[in-house]
Amino acid sequence: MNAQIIDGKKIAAEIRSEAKLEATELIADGVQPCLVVVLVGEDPASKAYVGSKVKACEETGIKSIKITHPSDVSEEALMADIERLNADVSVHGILVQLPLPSHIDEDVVTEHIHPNKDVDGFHPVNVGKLSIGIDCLTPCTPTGIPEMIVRSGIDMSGKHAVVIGRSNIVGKPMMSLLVQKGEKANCTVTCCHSGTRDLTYHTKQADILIAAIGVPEFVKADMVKEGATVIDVGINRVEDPSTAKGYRLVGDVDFDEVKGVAGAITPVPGGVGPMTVAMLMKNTNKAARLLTR
Ligand code: BQF
Repeated sequence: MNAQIIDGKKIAAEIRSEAKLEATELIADGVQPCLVVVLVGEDPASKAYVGSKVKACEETGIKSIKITHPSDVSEEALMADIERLNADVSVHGILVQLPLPSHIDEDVVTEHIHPNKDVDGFHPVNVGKLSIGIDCLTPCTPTGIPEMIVRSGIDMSGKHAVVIGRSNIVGKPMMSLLVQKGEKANCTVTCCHSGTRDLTYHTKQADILIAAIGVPEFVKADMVKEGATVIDVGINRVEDPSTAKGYRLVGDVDFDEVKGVAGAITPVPGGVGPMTVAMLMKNTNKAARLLTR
């Protein structure tokens, strides 16, 4: 059996078109949704991610403003930006592209953003609200995952979801989302991490396996139950002299192996990545509604 390939690019395009309708409604109500993205330094991956976010805004009818700083910008200067943007009623979403240079404390920056403008969903107020099931801005990557599963015709309710990884950006918010009541959740959840004993025992229990580890092609066929839904959050560069750039992108799942046992699987690229950007558009509209209602 060969797995159904979950087309993240296609589902992300659907979500962007829904976000465009939402933006049109907001504009009709006199609100132009507006996202500000703050980019620090010259990291090529960060620049590319910011570029795709700005492009998605253009396509969706969301106004975007890009603020760039050199890599030696002070924490104080970033804070001053955020304070100004918090106070600006025409700005609904504030996103500081991560990672930041090591002299800047990411937690301090995140906590400075007004919770209702925190379109990344990383502010402790939003983390707390998510964990107790109050509607709020939630992190884009994990929020997109149930969307892509359900829109692929796969039921989630009552399934055993196993998440590998416990980051604050993916693993932990993913756990909070999956355990909620509701059609796009209601799972039995397990979180595996570097301290887990007999990882394969746990991953083999998964009806839904979500890999957010950061190790190229870590999940092998013998770790996956026949027919499971496998969601690959990883984006890893591996050297490949046969390509023009000298590298290619692979996920945390050995796609060629696992597609032979999984029931459904997301590719890399074109899986979870595009969904992250599409969910950012939805979060920006949600912030605009929160701030203007
Ligand atoms: C695709 C990100 C690690 C660290 C910081 C499409 C994106 C990626 C891949 C994208 C990511 C990853 C983003 C694809 C935003 C997802 O076709 O597979 C889009 O733009 N992402 C980010 O902003 O910061 C990161 C990963």
